[in-house]
Amino acid sequence: MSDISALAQRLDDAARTATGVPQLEETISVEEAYAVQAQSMQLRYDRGERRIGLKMGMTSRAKMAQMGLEDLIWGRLTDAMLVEDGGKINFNGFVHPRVEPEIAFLLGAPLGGSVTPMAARAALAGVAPALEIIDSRYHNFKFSLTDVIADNSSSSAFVTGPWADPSIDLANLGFILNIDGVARQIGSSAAILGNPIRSLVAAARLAAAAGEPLQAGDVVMAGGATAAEALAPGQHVCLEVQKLGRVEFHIQ
Ligand code: OOG
Ligand code: MG
Repeated sequence: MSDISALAQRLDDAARTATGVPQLEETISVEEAYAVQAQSMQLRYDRGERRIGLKMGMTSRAKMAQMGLEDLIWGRLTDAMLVEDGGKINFNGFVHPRVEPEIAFLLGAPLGGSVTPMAARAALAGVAPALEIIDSRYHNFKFSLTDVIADNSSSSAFVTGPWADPSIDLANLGFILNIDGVARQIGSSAAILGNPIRSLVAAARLAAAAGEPLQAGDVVMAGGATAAEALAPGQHVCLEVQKLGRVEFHIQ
């Protein structure tokens, strides 16, 4: 088996140069896959990127069915991945980007370990409609559970809309994902673990277990409420979430 640092370097190179790579031939455990992820993220921090939160993945049936995986996964977000609302992203910076309609949480207080949904809600400073741009570094967007974990759970960019009052009930908010004015995915926040607050509870547990408990100012992406849509240059992508408002970007 290649060592963890060699795999981390391979995946960091793939992401940095937007070049697809084969799936890992090595059989590694889930723990080893997270160690690869942590080391590949360290390479980004060494280049000056700053960790600003984390993303949850496979939190809806639609995503599990699309990707053929059933386990919750998570990855780290950095400041370099954050795109301003209404901003532009460059297609050439990705291997084969896809977009997902999500909800983002902004922490107003630390949130560690085993917490109730009520405690998770109380730690929030805001909630927002959000778009995640995922980009698997593996050819054809095909991967095993450990492959995708090692690849920072396909995280590549994200856009958060205006922060809304965190006391809004998130249990069942309508989602419409428009690409060039055409509704491409319609769903509900209920698709995310029954209520996206459960994704935040899971994020608090997983982050603390990894020795990086959630801090005030961290952003947590709840996971796609629907299947992801492939992106192409020239598109305008807009998500509308009932009660929370809209978020958008252009890809060129
Ligand atoms: C893995 C990332 C999944 C989500 O929201 O479920 C994810 C992938 O599908 O490439 O971000
Ligand atoms: Mg996602």
